[in-house]
Amino acid sequence: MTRRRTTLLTLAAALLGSALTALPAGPAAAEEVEQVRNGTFDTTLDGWWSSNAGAAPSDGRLCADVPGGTTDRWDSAVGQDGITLVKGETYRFAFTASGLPEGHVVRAIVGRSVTPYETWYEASPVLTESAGSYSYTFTSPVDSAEGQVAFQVGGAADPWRFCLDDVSLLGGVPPEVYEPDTGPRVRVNQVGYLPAGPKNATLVTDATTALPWELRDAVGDAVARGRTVPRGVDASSGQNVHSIDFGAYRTRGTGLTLVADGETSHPFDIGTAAYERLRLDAVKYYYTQRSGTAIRDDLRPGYARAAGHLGVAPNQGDTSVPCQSGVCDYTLDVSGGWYDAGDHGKYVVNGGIATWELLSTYERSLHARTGRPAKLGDGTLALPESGNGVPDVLDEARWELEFLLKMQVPDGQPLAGMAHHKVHDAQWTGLPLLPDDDPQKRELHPPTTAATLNLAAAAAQAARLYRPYDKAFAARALTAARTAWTAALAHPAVYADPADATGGGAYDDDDVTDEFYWAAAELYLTTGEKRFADHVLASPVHTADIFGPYGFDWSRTAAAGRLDLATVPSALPGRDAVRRSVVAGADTYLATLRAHPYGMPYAPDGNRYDWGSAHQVLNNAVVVATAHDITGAAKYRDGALESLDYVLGRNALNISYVTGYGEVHAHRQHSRWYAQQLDPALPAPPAGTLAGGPNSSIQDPLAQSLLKGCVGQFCYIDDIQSWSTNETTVNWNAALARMASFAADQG
Ligand code: 9MR
Repeated sequence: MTRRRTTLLTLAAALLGSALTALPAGPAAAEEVEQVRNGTFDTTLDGWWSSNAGAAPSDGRLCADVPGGTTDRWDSAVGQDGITLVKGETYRFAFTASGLPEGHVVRAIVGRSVTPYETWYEASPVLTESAGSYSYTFTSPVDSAEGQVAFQVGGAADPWRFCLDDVSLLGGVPPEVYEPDTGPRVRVNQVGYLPAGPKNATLVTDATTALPWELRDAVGDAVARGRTVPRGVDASSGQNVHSIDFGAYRTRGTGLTLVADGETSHPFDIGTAAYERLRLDAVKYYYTQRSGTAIRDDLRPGYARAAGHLGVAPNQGDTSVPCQSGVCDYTLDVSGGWYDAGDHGKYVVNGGIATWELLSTYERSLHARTGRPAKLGDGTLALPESGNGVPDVLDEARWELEFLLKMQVPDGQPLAGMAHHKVHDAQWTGLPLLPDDDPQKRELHPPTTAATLNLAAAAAQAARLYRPYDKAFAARALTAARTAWTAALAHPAVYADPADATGGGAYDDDDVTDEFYWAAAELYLTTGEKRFADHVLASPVHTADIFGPYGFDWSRTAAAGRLDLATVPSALPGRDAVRRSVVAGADTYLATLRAHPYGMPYAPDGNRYDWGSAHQVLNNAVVVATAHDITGAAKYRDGALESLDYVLGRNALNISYVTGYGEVHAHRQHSRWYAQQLDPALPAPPAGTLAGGPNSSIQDPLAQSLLKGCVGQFCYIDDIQSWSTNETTVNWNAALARMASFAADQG
């Protein structure tokens, strides 16, 4: 054991553009203590275990002849147990390693050595033939004497040789100061601005008085000039900023840049093409999230994979899934649907709201003045169903709807007509893991009122939209919606257990007055029946101010009902007041946007960015966009479009949260199969994938290590391990689909 004394550096206060403002004050002393025994393998492998890895000493190293033909990383491993970790202490995890042939990945972890084998830190470097040195710093999220360091080397088709040396886990090291690369201080929508739309940017600067700016074309000639507007210190980032309005310039072009304070922005376009593309990509995203079907390479080059969860080993589902113990004594075929996110779970609450927003993207196109339904029509999304005469967006949504209907408790069973809350793995699985490789037991979780009403709402909406294309399906959906509604009335307060979060998320919600309102609204809009109108009109939700700072989400669904009541034609008494309430909500968001130097309709309480904030920004923009559809007023169109700027790069981190869009864009979202960051043989998320975005609560260990003390917009890192700031999820992409479609329609 090595013992050294060291002194923590005095940590400088946050620099311009830095993620960290609350850094510990120095100087302070800490003792660096080595936790690994015999990490140098000078003569023996004492203290180390080897599992299906054939490890042996070799020239003062540990070398392993790793067998081929295993599935998962953990199928072959070497490691050391009995490691003690102290919560909140920072560790440096270092080793040298090589691989022959090169290109193999080692998953190096620090985690629990016994079930449930949580991982507290992990890194997955790609190895080269000559030994490389790897070093990582993290803060332990736990106190444990049951720790281990392990090197997982399974999952390769062919045998290979792995060598390891100088393994060290040094406790008491200073926390790493993470400094994101935020690029040029002029922040723009890196994708583009519509020729007739608003054009705004933000400059990060020390200057407190107006500065000149210049817009340059692709060859560098100035095409417009103006002066910045100093905006003071922005609360959401802690930066001193100015705003720039170049909306008077309306000429189409590509490769434009904005120059101010000696900095040149990332290039951007003025045009409409990118939004037409984004409209499609944001919806195409769902095909590769499909469960229960093989993904075709001809339709998504680079994304082909086997069908997941069809009861073919090693999968244990989803064709005959039992309940969690004691919940029910039947099994259900719940195959199909979309995987929720980066996990393989399928959740009715989130599936319902995601389906609604996708269907609403289409439904808006039927009713809004600028709507163009053919844009997501048959043949637009390269789906297996393209060419069947049904709009492709409806084909995609139906994949999920069929799953939602399967989640309904069958006749004759207790709680018949309600919907099981979710189906997912009994234990959390590691990354990467293709859907068809998931060996976990799948389980149905108890029915809940929230899931039942989500199903009712989405199925009722589906009934009116599919009627022109498939009367039988429309009728089946409406019957399921009515059955669900009746079951929810009979069981109005059956809630998901917040602690039921092993192997999948809880999605718990103990206020379902909004779900009742939303379901009643959809049932009314589809059937026109008085009893549903009565429920809507009697609900306190109907007249409540529902357009709060966090916007609507899987747990706050009132807006889904309100927006549809305001826009889908009906004879609802007082419909004008409903429309006015949406416009009033939009006015609030517009006021937030105008006060915000990054031009976003999002200013959460206490600057606490929520999980999935990028989609909350978009959903607030949906309200503003709907006000434009209702009133035709340009200010709402402009506000909705300006909101997109933030998501596409005009932000403190200077990153576009949409994969494939913008010069610097999120592309390492947390996903078990778009896991290129962990395995170069796997793809990155497809173009048009929205990242969750800044989350002040930073629940994952990586974010906790690197982003502690982060301010609002800085609570984000584009790393596959940061599941609380950087996941991809079906409901989030629906918000992107809806706003991309709106923007494209304004061109
Ligand atoms: O999006 C969900 C967020 O609002 C919750 O706060 C969080 C914790 O319950 O869960 C998020 O949803 C995750 C789900 O539970 C499991 N699949 C991935 C989802 C996105 O991270």
